[in-house]
Amino acid sequence: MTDPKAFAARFPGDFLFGVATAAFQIEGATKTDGRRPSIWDAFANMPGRVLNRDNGDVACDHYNRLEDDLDLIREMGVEAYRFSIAWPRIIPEGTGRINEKGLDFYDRLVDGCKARGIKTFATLYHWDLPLTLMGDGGWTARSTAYAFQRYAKVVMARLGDRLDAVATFNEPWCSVWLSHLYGEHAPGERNMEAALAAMHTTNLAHGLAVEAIRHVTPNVPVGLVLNAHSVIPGSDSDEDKAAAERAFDFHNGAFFGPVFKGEYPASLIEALGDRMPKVEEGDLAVISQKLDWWGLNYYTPMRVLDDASESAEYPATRPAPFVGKTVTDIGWEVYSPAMKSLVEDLYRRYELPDCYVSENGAAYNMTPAGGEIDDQPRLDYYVDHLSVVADLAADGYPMKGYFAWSLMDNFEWAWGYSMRFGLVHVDYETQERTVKKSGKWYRELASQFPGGNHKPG
Ligand code: IFM
Repeated sequence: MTDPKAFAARFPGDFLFGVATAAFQIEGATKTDGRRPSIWDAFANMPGRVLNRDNGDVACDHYNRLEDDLDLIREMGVEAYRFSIAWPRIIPEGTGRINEKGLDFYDRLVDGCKARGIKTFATLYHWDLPLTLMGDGGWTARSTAYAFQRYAKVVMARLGDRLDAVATFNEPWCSVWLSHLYGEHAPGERNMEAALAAMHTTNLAHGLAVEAIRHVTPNVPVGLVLNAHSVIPGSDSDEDKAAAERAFDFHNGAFFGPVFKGEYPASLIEALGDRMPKVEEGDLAVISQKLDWWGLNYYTPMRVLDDASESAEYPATRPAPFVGKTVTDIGWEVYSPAMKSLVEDLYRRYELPDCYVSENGAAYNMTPAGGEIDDQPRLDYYVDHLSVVADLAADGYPMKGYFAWSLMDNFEWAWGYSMRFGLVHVDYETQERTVKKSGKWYRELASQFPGGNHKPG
């Protein structure tokens, strides 16, 4: 086994180790203290959308176990906690009245982190759009971007003095393409026009929120978390290479382009521009304000082949076979070299600020045996990918920190509770938390970094 203490010596002394979660996936208490439904509450209630018809009603009951869970985070030896704030707790209908009790919860969360010496990395949107906003079209409606800006203002005015960093969105790729084009996430739409509208509203909402955050709390570093895709052509043919380039524009460029270059990719505009909503004057300037950091969520590469069929919709690709020998329980190829080439490629293409790996981890569903959870494959996954991050930092890329996904097993969206990503096992019957073998290893590694005073060896 890789000795965590020796491994720690490969990271810069001021590197930050953390753990990540998201509100809907862990909090439960969906009807408590004035919270109103989000699109995920509705989606989970529809037959056939979430495996086993699981929902977020109880989840990890984190809302009611806050103090114990914060103790758990401290015991994990990490310096920072990345969590998300539930919009439907703060402004339950999306616009209109503010719910003080919702803000109180995050006050307790942030204060609890501070009392334990844990840095706070908040994400404003991790997919739980207030359901009422669907009445106007949800993310397809431009008005939602302005509602989000107000929500950002409200959150920052209350919590901003104690946040170490804030991200506007988590993985717009999911809340745009996966939710409005592929139909797998709420609201379950499968429609290119709707998806393109959601893309632009989301990008605009990001920019408007950056403006609001800088206005209310100019000293809080603001960023955006993107699940950048490492797009790899399935062969050396010109067709497959061109397909990979189109896929890059569609899966990455639709977000990186406007945010970091102030433009949508040319190939996307050429193929889909006439189906896009109006990009109003000034939108791209709002969207492309310089960020203090960006977050990379990486799990697996995307291998593509050209799809030459007549009916193929842009970017006209189909999946290519895996190359890596290992696949996690959720069916994702394990291939850490793609993480390295992805970061190199992104810094070549865009002017990117400091990078935190804001999510990385693996789904393995080992069950407890004799009070222990031996999840060696997850531990191996962490070693492989952290090794890449250490190499990138050594090569001079501004890699500032790493958040393991996830602190604990939780609601894995359309997979319900069937897929476990935690460093800590959750027994959903008893809510008992048990640190897995990987969690113990990560704890040893993270505890080598007490706020920048890392002593190698
Ligand atoms: O659980 C999700 C998380 O909400 C966003 N990033 C990917 C994780 C694993 O699918």
